[in-house]
Amino acid sequence: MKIGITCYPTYGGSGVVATELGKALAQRGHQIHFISYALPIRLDSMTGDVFYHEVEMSQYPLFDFPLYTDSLASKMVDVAKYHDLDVLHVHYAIPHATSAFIAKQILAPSKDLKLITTLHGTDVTLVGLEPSFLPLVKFSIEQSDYVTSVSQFLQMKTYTMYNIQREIQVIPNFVDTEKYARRENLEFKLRIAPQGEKIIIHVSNFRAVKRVPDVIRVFDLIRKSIPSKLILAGDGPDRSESEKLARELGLYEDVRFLGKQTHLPEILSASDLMLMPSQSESFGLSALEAMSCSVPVVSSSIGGLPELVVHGETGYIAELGDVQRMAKYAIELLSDDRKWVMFSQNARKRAVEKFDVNLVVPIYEKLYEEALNESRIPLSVK
Ligand code: GMT
Repeated sequence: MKIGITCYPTYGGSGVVATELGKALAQRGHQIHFISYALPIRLDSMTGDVFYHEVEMSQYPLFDFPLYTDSLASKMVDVAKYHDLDVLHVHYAIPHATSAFIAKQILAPSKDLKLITTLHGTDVTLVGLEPSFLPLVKFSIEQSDYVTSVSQFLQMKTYTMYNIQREIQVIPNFVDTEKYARRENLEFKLRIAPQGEKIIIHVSNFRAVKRVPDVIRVFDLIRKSIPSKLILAGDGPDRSESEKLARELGLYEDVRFLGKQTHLPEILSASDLMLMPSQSESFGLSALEAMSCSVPVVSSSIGGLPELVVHGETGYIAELGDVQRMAKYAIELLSDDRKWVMFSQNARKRAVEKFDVNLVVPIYEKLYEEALNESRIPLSVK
């Protein structure tokens, strides 16, 4: 199939999922066309039949703000027409599903371009609820040929918050469990924890919903019981506040801010525990990547996290903001080697058995095939 994929190209989880999906589909013999305003961050190698089409933004002085929805729709029309796309799969509803709807309508007289929208999280639970977006998001979801969400939590939220009557299929996020496998790099481990301290990790884009200050507070409590170090991978608006808090609590020496990272499997492989105390998380892709590297996760009980982290088996979940309990669970796990090994194995097993790329990508393939089988006859040949 010839598949167009639109996503945010930056560090957000939806862009990562979209890019990994495109790469996996290309490996399975499909032709993939990424359409975005910049090269998706994980599109590091163009192996397979992969194309990238950059959306050009008009700089006309009359426009005080970028007309991205329109430019994107035009690029979608162009790519779908000249590369004869079968399917356009957009990730994150705003504004991608709206641009795709416009493109679909423009092409309708000559081509029945199938439109799949995957909902990822804040497009539905936060930004989409703003009054300026809500009617558009609801309309775009309703007009897509197929809609998927990355967790049952998000599916239910979309049904209830937008009063959506149509079917939304849950297709969970996935991980390449061969790439994300524990391969310990002793040199890196010793650089972070020279005395054999435990290594706690947090990976995020440091937005308020990730509650990075909670990570620091939990670590403060762990460190009082167990010699440990904290790695913070990623960057974003809350980084300075988090650095300040680490200094105020007197633990800056034990915290390593790594900034944005592309070689996560190596970093995760050195880690003993991941903390994800998020306030909103429809799935928690970073937690899955950690689990695939045999790292147990202590998270909040928010959103789709309980669908991923099995309490008492692959990690623990605690009430949002309950740093004491999160620390208690972490200490329990890190101070009992036998328990840690069991949780670590369970985490890996769950990633491999439920969320492996080779299990999930065929579900998307099947969806595309189903959409194409429903093709109507284009108006021009009726
Ligand atoms: O929160 C982020 O990191 C960005 C956001 C996005 O859409 O780029 O992530 C959402 O999608 C990810 C991939 O499906 C999920 O793993 C995240 O849980 C979800 N974030 C939220 O719901 C806050």
